[in-house]
Amino acid sequence: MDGAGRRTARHLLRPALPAAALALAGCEGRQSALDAAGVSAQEILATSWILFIGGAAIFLMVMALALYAAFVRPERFPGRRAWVIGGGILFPVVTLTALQIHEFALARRLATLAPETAFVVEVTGLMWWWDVRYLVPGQEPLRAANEIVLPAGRPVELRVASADVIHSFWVPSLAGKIDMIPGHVNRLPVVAQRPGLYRGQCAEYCGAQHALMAFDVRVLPADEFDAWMAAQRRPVPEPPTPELARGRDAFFALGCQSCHAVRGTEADGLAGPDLSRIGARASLAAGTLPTRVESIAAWIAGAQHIKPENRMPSFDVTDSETLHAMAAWLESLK
Ligand code: HEC
Ligand SMILES: [Cu+2]
Repeated sequence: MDGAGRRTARHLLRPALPAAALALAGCEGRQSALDAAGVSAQEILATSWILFIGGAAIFLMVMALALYAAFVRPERFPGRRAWVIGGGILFPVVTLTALQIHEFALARRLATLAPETAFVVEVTGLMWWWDVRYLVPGQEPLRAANEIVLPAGRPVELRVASADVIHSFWVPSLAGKIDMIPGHVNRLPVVAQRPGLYRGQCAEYCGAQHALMAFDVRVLPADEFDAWMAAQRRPVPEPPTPELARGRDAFFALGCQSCHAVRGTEADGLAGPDLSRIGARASLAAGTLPTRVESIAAWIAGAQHIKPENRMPSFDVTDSETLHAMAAWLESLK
């Protein structure tokens, strides 16, 4: 290679290397089917590897045969008829049948993952957020939004549905994708294995803000989960400072309670996400913003700017101290 050629090669490779590193980095993390943290995701990943490696092997074999056939005279190609019958008919019939049987068995295993589930989480998709309800046997239903908390190692049944259009529920790190259909409940058993924070995403185009319809799944060690659940049920405490009390009063003065519920206060609206523990959640407005006082304030003042056409109006709170106090009160709800 001459100097110029070497330079060109280096020129071409230089951006390719970080790009390859980025592509590989994309395989792990909190939203990746290649970094399985749940029983179903493991099974799906194993099947993906079978398909990928098998497909690659068959591709290489066919290419090798095609090359060979291009260079050898037709009458000297060994076993011509055998290749057509064996490679063209028998091989696909046998492999595709085996895969089909494997696939049926897998689908059945995924649908009946655990004979008994610890509790049910109802997840309802709305344009463009997620209503969550924990139904634990012997306890009052517990409402939340945009974040699902699960105990590691305990099978849980998700019951997914929609309140408006078709959405699709997908947490690639934990399980397969399942449609959320209006008027129909789909069941998805999940066993999360590894504690951590995972990201889910609506996987069916559902309108203008489909791309801003994500959520978090927090997997806690099983013993921490029980403490979490007990803490959730406690009503939110009285605001400990005058600023936070002012924030709470502004919340009620502006009528936020007509759409939002906060446990232990008279806010019991159902049209928007439950805000009882909003400050403890990883993200705001269905994965749109990080949960911080400033982002909550930005959301209240500019909901329609941040997520146009969503069902919360922007609030023109001209007094920035009141706006900040309201955001601080919400952020303090943990
Ligand atoms: C007309 C109903 C309605 C009113 C009134 C309303 N909201 Fe909302 N709010 C919503 C909806 C719907 C969403 C979800 C939007 C989305 O993500 O698509 C939302 C989302 C939010 C979120 C993010 C919730 C989450 O789970 O991440 C916060 C915080 C919030 N609203 C605060 C307020 C405050 C404070 C007020 C009063 C100033 C208010 N809202 C008034 C309907 C309303
Ligand atoms: Cu959606």
